[in-house]
Amino acid sequence: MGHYKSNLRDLEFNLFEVFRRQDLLGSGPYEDFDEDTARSVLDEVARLAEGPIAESFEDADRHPPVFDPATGAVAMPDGFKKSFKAWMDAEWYRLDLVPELGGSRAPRSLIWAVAEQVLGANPAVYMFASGPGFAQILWHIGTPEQKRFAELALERQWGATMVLTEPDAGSDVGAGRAKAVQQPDGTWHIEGVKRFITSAEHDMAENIFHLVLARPEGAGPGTKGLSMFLVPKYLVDLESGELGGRNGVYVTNVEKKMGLKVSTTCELTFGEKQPAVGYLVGDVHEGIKQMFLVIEYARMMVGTKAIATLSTGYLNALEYAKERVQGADMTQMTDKTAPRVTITHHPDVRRSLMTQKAYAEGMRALVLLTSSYQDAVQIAEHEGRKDETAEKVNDLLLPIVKGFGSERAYALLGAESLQTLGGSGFLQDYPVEQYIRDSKIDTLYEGTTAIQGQDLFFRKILRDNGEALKVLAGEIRAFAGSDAGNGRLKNERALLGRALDDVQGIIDPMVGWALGSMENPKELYKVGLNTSRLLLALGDLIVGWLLCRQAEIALTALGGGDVSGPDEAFYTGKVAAAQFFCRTVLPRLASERAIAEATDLDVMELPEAAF
Ligand code: ST9
Ligand code: FAD
Repeated sequence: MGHYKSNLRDLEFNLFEVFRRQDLLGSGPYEDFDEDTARSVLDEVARLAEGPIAESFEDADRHPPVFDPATGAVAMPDGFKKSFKAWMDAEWYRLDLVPELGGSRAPRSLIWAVAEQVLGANPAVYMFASGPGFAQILWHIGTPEQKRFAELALERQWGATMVLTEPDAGSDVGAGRAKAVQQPDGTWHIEGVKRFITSAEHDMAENIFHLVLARPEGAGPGTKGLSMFLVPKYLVDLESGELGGRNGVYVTNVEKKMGLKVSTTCELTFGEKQPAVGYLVGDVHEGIKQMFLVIEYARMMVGTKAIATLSTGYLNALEYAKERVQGADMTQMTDKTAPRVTITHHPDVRRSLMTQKAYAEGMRALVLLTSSYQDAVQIAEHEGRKDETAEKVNDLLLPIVKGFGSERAYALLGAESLQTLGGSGFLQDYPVEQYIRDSKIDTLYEGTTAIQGQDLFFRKILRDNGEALKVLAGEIRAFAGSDAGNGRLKNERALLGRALDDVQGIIDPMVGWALGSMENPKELYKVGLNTSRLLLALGDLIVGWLLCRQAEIALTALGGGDVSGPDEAFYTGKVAAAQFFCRTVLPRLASERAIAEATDLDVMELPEAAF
C-alpha cells in the first residue's frame, strides 16, 4: 500500500447524503450523469490516486527535477513522469471541460471530490496537469485565434502557467514592472523577469503556454494598468497546428525548496536572448480581472490540496495509533504489571485523533459546500440566468477554503498528525514529515493568509454590505434554532449559536473601525490587526455548523435501525466529531471575540527598533 489514503466513504457521504448532489444529476447541464456514474468516477479515481499517482510521491521528493542552466531545460524524475502520464491518460480532466471542448461538464462538487484525491496523493501531478483548465479559460476569454490555440493546447496536452509574481511584486501584484511593447503586426514583445512560476519548465509536454501579466508601455500604475498576454514557449502555426520557432521566454533558474520539490518553481526571463512574443488576451486590457478567473480556481485548488493532505495525514496517524503499543491504560497507571495497550487507549491520543478527524472531515465539507454554490452558478448559467447569491456566497467562502484551510491543515499536520507517531513521525520512513514540508506552501502562494483575511473582510464582507455573510449566518442561525438531532444535538446547537454571536462580535467592531477610518485613518490598523483572526474564527464556525449537519444525518441513519458494521461506525464517528468540535473548539471563539474587542493601537505605535 502506498502513502495515500483516500476517504472515499466521507466524500460520498458529503456528495450524496449531505449535499444531495444526485438531485441535480440527469438534467440541466449534468444530463449525462447519474449517481452510479458519479460513484464509479470517484471509485476509479481513488484507485488511480492510491496506486500509480501516489507511487512516485516519495521518490520525486528525494530525486527532484534537474535544471540545466546552459539550456534552460528541466529533466523530471522518471517515476513522477509515470504518475503524471497515468493521470493524463485517464483523461479525467475532461470532467471540467465544456462539451464544445470534448468535455462532459460534471458538477463542480464532483470535480473537487475528484481533485481532492489527486491533490492528496501527489499534488504536483494535479498542478502540472492544469493545462486543459487554463486552455478552457483562454478559450472563453480569447480572440478567435486564441480559441484555436486553446483547442490545440487541449488536443496536444500542452502545459500552462500563471505568471504574476516578480522579485518586487509578490502580494503587491500591482508593483509589477514587466513591460509589454506593441509591434506593428499587432503582437507584443514582453520584457522583464518573473519569479516563482510553477510548472514553467519540464519535459512532459511538447509546449507550455504562459498567461502573463505585464504593463503595456504608457499604461497606468497598479493592477489596473496590467494586461494579460499569451506567451507560448514555442510559437504555433495555428492553421496546421505545428510548432514553429522557440519563443524568447526562458527559465533562468529553478528554486531549491523546503517541500513540494517536484513542482518546478521557476525564474522566467522574457526577451533577453530574443524577443518574447505575446498576444493580448481577448484583445482587451483587463489583465487583473482575467487573471482572477485563474486565481479563483487556483485558490480553491490550494485549499483543497491542504485539506486533502490533512486527511491522509490523519488516516496515516490513525493507522499507526491502532498498532503502536505503549504504556498501560490510564486507570491502571500505577500498576507496573498491567497489560500494555495500543496508544488509541490514551486520552491525549484520542483528543489528538478526534481533533484531526473533526477538522479533516469538517474542512472537506467546507470544500464541498463551496463547490455546491459553484454548481448552482453553473446551473443558472445553463439556464441563461445569473444566481447572484450563489456567486457571492462562493466568493465569500473562497478565502476561507484557501486561507483557513491551509492554516489549520498545516498546524494540525505538525502538532497532531506527526505527533501521534512519536519519534517515528520525524523519520522519512513515514509520509507525514513530507506532508508537512509539502503543505507549508499552501499558506503562502495564491495570496498569503494575510491577503486572504483582507480579501474576506474588505471585499467579501464590507464591500458586499454583508449580503453573502447574511445568507450564511442566516442558515447557521436557523440550524442552531431548529430541533435538528433533537436532544442529541441540543447542547451543540446552543454552542453553535453562541459561536455565531462571537463571530458577529468580532465583525461588528471591525466594521465600526472601518467606517471610523474615514475620520481617523489609523482606525484601519485595528481592522488589520484582526483580519486573520476573523478568517480563522469564521472558518471554525462554518466547520462546526457543517459537522453538526453531518451529525444530524448520521443520527437519522442510526435511528433507522438498519445500519451495522462499518456504516454504524462511520455514523457514530460523525456524531462524535460534531460533539467534540462544538465542545472543545467553538468555545474558544469567545476569547477571540474578547481579544478583538480589546484591540488598541499599541503595537502600531511601537517604534520599529523596539521589536
Ligand atoms: C501562484 C500560483 O501563487 C501557485 C500555484 C499554481 C499552480 C498552478 C495550477 C493552478 C490551477 C489553475 C487551474 C486553471 C484553471 C482551470 C479552470 C477550469 C474551468 N476576486 O483590491 P484591488 C481583481 S500565482 C476576484 O484594488 P490591488 C478585481 O478585478 C500568484 N477579483 O487590488 C479588482 O478590481 P475591482 C498569486 C479580484 O490593491 C482588481 O483585482 N498571487 C479579487 O490592486 C483590483 O482589486 C496572488 O494571489 C478577488 N478576490 O491588488 C497575489 N481581488 O475591485 C495576492 C481583486 O474593480 N495578492 N480582484 O473588481 C492579492 O490578491 C492582492 O490583494 C491584490 C491587490 C494583488 C489583488
Ligand atoms: P511578500 O508579498 O513579500 O510577503 C511577505 C510577508 O508580508 C507575508 O507574510 C505577507 O503575508 C506579508 N504581507 C505582504 N503584504 C502585506 C499586506 N499588504 N498586508 C499584510 N501583510 C502583508 N506566483 C506566480 O505568479 N505564479 C506561480 O505559479 C507561482 N508559484 C509559486 C510557487 C512557489 C513554490 C512559491 C514559493 C511562490 C509561487 N508564486 C507564484 C508566488 C506567490 O504567489 C508569492 O510568493 C506570494 O503571493 C507572496 O509574495 P511574496 O513571496 O513576494 O511575499
